[in-house]
Amino acid sequence: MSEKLARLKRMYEKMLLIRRFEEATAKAYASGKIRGFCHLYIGEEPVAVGAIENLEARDYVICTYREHGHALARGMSPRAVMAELFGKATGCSKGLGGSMHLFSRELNFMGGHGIVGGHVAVASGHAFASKYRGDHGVTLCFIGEGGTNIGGFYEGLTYASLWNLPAVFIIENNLYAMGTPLYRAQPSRDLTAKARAFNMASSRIDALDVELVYQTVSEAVARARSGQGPTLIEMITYRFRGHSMSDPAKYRPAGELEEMKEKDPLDTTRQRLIDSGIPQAEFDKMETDIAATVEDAVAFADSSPELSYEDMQRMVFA
Ligand SMILES: Cc1ncc(C[n+]2csc(CCOP(=O)(O)OP(=O)(O)O)c2C)c(N)n1
Repeated sequence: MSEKLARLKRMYEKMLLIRRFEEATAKAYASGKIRGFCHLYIGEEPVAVGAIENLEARDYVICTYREHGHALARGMSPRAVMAELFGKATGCSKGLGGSMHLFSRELNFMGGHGIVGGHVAVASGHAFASKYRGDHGVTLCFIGEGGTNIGGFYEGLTYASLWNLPAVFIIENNLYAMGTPLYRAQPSRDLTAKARAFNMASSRIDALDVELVYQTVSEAVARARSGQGPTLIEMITYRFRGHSMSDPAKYRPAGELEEMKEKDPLDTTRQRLIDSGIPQAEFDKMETDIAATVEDAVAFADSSPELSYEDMQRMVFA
């Protein structure tokens, strides 16, 4: 199997894991096992998977609150993610963070941030640290299109560009910020215009295509790693679910969701693999294995203990 085909298969498998994991998350939420804010990534999987596929251990990932998929793509165990969603002590943030605050120091996965746009300045801080240490690490920062209206975005991009930092900023443009379509909140439809204000390299792509995401981010990561500075990439994507679990998503024009589901990136990627000769039996095995992994994660989360009140106090208060 060629390296390219092996990579496509690996990326498909990760997207499928995220999809099945998120479906199980929705089910657990409906049954009251998961509470509080919870934002699903269903439909947007190629963005996290194609981008993070480019990273090495020394690199950083930092995200919005819609980050279950990124954590899984970065290699966090489904058990640690699901247990965090359940608020259990075995979760990656010991159940104190929940859905919006997945962290892993070991994986350089720096969250999970609920303050829209605030993490962009933090991303530049991580990129600065890599440059300061001279270890050629790269920071991937994910942000929603709505978040590009926020002050933190401008602070982060200003310093990234001024100091030529090794960062790649990825706008996950899923067309809606909660219920607000892009055109009602921003005068420009082309968000790469914002990069030009910072003299920053940029591109804009159809992010339903995981290979295109991989390739575009690969070039940006290579630029950053070799000291040529940051890049802003606008990725056009689509979320199949509401903004959060409490959103019935009535603001979409009639037929839009159905039309986008026709272009489900999992279906198109599977078709590409089939056309390249991957037999059906391999897809069946993938489905079975991933179903078992997700089932195990849910059972683990469900049977895990909560943090004791004393430990909660000790970890929250100094
Ligand atoms: C500073 C701040 N303002 C407002 C909110 C409330 N809020 C949460 S998500 C969201 C929409 C963000 O949309 P976008 O950046 O496009 O990301 P998406 O949810 O579509 O992935 C808003 C306004 C917040 N969390 N933080």
